[in-house]
Amino acid sequence: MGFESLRGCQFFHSAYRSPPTFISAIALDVTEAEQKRMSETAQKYKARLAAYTEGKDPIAMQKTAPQTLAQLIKDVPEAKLRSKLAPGKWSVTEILAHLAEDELSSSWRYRQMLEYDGPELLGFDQEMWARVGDYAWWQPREALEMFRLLREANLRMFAQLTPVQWQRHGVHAERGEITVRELCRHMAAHDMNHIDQVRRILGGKFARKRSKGYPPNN
Ligand code: NI
Repeated sequence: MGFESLRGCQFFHSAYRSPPTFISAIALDVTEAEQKRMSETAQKYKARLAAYTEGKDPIAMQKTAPQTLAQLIKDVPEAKLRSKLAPGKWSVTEILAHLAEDELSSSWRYRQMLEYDGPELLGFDQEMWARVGDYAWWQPREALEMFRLLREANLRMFAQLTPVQWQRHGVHAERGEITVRELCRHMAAHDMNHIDQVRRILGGKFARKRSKGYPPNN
């Protein structure tokens, strides 16, 4: 939904627009707590994601993410992977497709930064990509496989980079200058954010505690 596109990793994916309005939140029938989460600022989102990788090796984290997801969805029936906790929220299948296509975007960004001098890194509307890409109808395990293969290609590339190449940068519409190293760290955190989301969905935690609201798509 358009509303969802205003927040979360969208701050990174695409042009940041104004924060969601109160009316939009009511239309989605969300709680006050959830409204607070949904109106998380770009700054807070950045800080929350930074906490995931603090003191950790983002490359090691990036390596394990596809395996972690494979473990999480192992033996889970497809119907469950396609179920949504609420209208407008992503199913596990849609999250996996998002991870695959986000990795596709990052693949391009890393290489643009390595090849050109401070290239502009265009954002994208993740909800639009989900619609035109028909994420809801992907095969969940194929989505994970696409994510895994793209990730492996990027890990192979990381292994070749010199210190100077790690410091090459691009210019993102909202975040300004970002280096290859920073994007690598961001993507490790982005994985964790979605892995936590998958855990919550499969754990049924939010299904049982509806009053506490639903996790955001980001
Ligand atoms: Ni995301």
